[in-house]
Amino acid sequence: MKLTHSLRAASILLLVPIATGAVAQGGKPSAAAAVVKTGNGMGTITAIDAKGGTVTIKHGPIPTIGWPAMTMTFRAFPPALLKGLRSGQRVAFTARVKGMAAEVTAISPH
Ligand SMILES: [Cu+2]
Repeated sequence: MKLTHSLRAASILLLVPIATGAVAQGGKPSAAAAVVKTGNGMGTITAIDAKGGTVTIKHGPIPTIGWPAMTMTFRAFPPALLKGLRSGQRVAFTARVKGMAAEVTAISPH
């Protein structure tokens, strides 16, 4: 099965466990929003916007973030990470998810 979602859809999915955890722990929503998860993934670039600083990757599962395999768009942080990369390339990358934002903080051909 192929799962595809937009960044916005990913954010909505991620908000559910974060909000549930906040209630269970009696924490404040503002504290829950600061939860940061990181994970390493492998995948193939399906689209890249170097000027806009975004990259779309069809990636495999990333257990540390709780993601199944999917295709999604990340913001590159910093955007210069995308220099020299192109669509169709197989890459290894590090993803960081903080609240509503999914960023790639490292990416290299693999
Ligand atoms: Cu994903």
